[in-house]
Amino acid sequence: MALCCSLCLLLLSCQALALRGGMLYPRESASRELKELNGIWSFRADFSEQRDQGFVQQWYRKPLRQSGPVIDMPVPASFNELTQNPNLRKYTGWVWYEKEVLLPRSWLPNALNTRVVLRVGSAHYYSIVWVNGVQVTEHEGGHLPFEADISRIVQGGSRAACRITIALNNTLTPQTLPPGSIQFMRDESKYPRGYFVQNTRFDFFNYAGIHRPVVLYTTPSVYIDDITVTTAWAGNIGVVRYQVLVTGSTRYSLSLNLREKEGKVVAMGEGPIGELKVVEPRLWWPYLMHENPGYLYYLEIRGKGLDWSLIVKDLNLLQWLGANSFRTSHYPYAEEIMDLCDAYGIVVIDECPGVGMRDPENFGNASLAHHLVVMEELIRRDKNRPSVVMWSVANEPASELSPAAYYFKTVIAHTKAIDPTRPVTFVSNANYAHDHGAPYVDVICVNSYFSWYHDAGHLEVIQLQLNTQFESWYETYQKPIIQSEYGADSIAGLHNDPPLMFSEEYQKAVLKEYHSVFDKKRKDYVIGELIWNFADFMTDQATSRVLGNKKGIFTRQRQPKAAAFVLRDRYWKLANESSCLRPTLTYYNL
Ligand code: BDP
Repeated sequence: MALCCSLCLLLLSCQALALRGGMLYPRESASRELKELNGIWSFRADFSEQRDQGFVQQWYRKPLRQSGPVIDMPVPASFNELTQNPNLRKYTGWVWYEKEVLLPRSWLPNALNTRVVLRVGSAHYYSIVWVNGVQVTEHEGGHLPFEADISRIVQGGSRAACRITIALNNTLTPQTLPPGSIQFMRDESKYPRGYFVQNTRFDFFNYAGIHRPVVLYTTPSVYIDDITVTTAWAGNIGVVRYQVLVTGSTRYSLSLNLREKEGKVVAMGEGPIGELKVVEPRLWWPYLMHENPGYLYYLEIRGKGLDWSLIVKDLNLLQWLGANSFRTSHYPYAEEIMDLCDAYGIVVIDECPGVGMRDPENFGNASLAHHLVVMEELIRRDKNRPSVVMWSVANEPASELSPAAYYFKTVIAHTKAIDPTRPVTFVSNANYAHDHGAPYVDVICVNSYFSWYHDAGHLEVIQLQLNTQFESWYETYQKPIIQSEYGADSIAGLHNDPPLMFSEEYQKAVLKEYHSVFDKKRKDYVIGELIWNFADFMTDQATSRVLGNKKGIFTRQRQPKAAAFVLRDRYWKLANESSCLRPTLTYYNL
């Protein structure tokens, strides 16, 4: 359902820890206009030794082409693999993007009461933004949106031209999220002078660039800055509680309409805080709003950048499989993907970029402070989504280290303070007896790769080891458990029977061993299974990676491997045997 607020010019108090302002997705309306800036931008990577020429020479002050050669670069996209230049593929440092646009007259000086806002859907990793040479904002972290009110700059002159410059740095340090480290190679008998490499401890390629749409949009000077919606139901009544944050004036009146999918108004409200009641609501499928929580079967899906064709293909593949959920491993996915999950009834474990936290320096105060901000930004963006079932604050951190106790206690408490309505977890691969973060989670999420990274090739030990894993965690914590990763690499087209590692047969065999244990435990405390991974994906180069990670049940080109058919069979059987999980599409999105 859609909640529409119309504003005639009252403030908000919140039970949850209040966030500073909102990050509503920009949509055109009677009072807002939108201009997409996607397409070709001018681009230059700063290959100078210190990567600082752009700042020394102030490239943002005049058109980028005037300070040196530029190339065409699409936005949204990663810049790494679009040219034939191997040095750009593995580039670390500052890159510069620029776009020149003309603004409509209605947005300019005489436009009374119009705010002009520049919004970047996400840019990885650190961004500084100038408009017409004036810095308007900076932002740390990829995968989440940020914006700046640029009214004063574009409305200050008489010119309609607006030049947007974005300097972007993809360098990862022990304090970034995800963390990384820069290693200088000082042995001049082996490396040229000044040679350095970017090291990371996560298993995906550090693609960088402006990954999601950049837009300009307008609002009136008194405007709705944020909306927070929580839902509940009792008997045949659905309750929608809302809080609306209005900025720009304290004198206004507010009226709200709650509409169902076809646009019919089903409830109306007045004022910035209130409750709307809906008789006979169609509850959102499949999990949170049902009396008996169902068994969740998942697979993990990766989403870097925004690509409409790929999004639709992936969602079609999810439906073909009969899958009902995924985790946003290992960073927040595009808002456009999340919109479709809301609409299609796909449940999402919304994960922040807390991945590769393997070193003690990743648990210091600076990392912690930034991690808290990232959770705020993520919740601000996704809090109203019916699809989001749980927040995940990290993947496979070194949670056996002692500083992890305070670290995760703090991050999880903060997350719950901001959103008291959802469970919080992180995904662990630590030993149950030494995990200092697990005491604070609501659901235990465990990754394991029996007969792959341990006992390679020994399918016969999977059942015993998996059973021990579940029993140990459950005995220790008595919390619900999700198997958040399991699987094996297979190279599409590679066959061997009896199954050998890397063949399609071996991948299938691993899954079947795991499934037989899931089928015993799901009658009890195991509430979900997530195959790793939905599709093959690119990683850093390593002797264990053949043009990337091959644990996909689909290839990178989205063709099914034999394992996809095993899962399809399983997911539809699970769906059909459950009275509460219906493999149909239901719309109840707010
Ligand atoms: C897990 C990680 C995941 C990796 C996977 C693997 O969470 O990112 O891709 O293992 O090794 O440790 O395939």
